[in-house]
Amino acid sequence: MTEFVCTNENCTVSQTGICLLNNEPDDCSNSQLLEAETSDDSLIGEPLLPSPIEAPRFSASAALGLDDVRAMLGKKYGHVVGILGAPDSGKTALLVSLYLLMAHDRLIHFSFAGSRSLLTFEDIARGARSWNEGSPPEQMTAHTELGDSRAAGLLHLRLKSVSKSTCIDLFIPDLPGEWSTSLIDTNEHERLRFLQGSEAIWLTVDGASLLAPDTRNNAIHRMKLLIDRLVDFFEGQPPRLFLVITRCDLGRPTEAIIDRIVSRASHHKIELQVMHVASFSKEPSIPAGTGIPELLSATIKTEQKSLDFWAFAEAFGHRQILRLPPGEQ
Ligand SMILES: Nc1nc2c(ncn2[C@@H]2O[C@H](COP(=O)(O)OP(=O)(O)O)[C@@H](O)[C@H]2O)c(=O)[nH]1
Ligand SMILES: [Mg+2]
Repeated sequence: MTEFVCTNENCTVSQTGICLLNNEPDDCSNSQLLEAETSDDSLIGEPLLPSPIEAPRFSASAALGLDDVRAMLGKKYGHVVGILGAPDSGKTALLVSLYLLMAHDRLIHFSFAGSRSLLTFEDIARGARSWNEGSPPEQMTAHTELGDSRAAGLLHLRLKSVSKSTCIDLFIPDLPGEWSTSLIDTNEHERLRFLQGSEAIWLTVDGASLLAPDTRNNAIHRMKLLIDRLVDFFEGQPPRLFLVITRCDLGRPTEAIIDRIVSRASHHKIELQVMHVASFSKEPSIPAGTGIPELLSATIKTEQKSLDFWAFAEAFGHRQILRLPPGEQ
């Protein structure tokens, strides 16, 4: 605000802004503009020093959205790996165990080189840390729930290949089991469309449910239905499928049992690679994390043929869905 003082000592214009003679303060012959105040109003509120340029930080958001993943894939090839399986089949535990193995540098062919979703990994790993006097908690992972029930959030890992010294970006969603349930029961696949850009899918089945005679048939039946749905969804050409049999610390189902699932895939002329994992372990002779390094190596074993730059839509093949819209590179 511009301030005035008046040479008439009875005038209160400097306090009230009202001139004793009822003149406009600028026009009154007794009024004087305060010099110092005229100096520079425009600097009021300006910081004394410019703020330093902020270094990029981890986003406070949890998992990456599909747009984040698209942006990253636009710059560098990445491996999108889906995980599908019934609720409680061990999907989240698998991710937690993968993260903890990496943190302890216990992956065979890879070492940890970064993650854009560390906070989410930390969140889902928290349960696994609440051990009581050396004994593991009954429930190691929180039930997976997504903020937006329609959109997948993906976890990101950058792994350095020990032999080739190259880095590999891995994107894996932690989906609620209900997504697989509704794919099986009602063929609800719209929200799984992003999996069309995946190069492998881990199908988790609870190994303990295959061991117990009263749950076995149902577990096998539902896994067969899941395979049927995926074959449909991918029009007969799904990405590489892995049957991940979890909880192998509690025992391994026989070949004959596993064959009942594998033969369904063979019926569709699809290979189903079987892997046994124990994300956690109640059996001292089977260390937690068993089978996970092998699963990871088998998943990202394939050499990519310079797909870093996709000039033409056809080159994307089934990854078209993860392509950046023109102009967003
Ligand atoms: N003993 C044992 N328990 C496991 C293993 N994997 C998962 N679990 C248990 O199964 C529970 C459910 O697993 P979770 O990963 O949350 O299932 P999701 O619903 O498929 O994500 C976990 O809290 C663990 O207690 C495993 O390899 N061994
Ligand atoms: Mg889960």
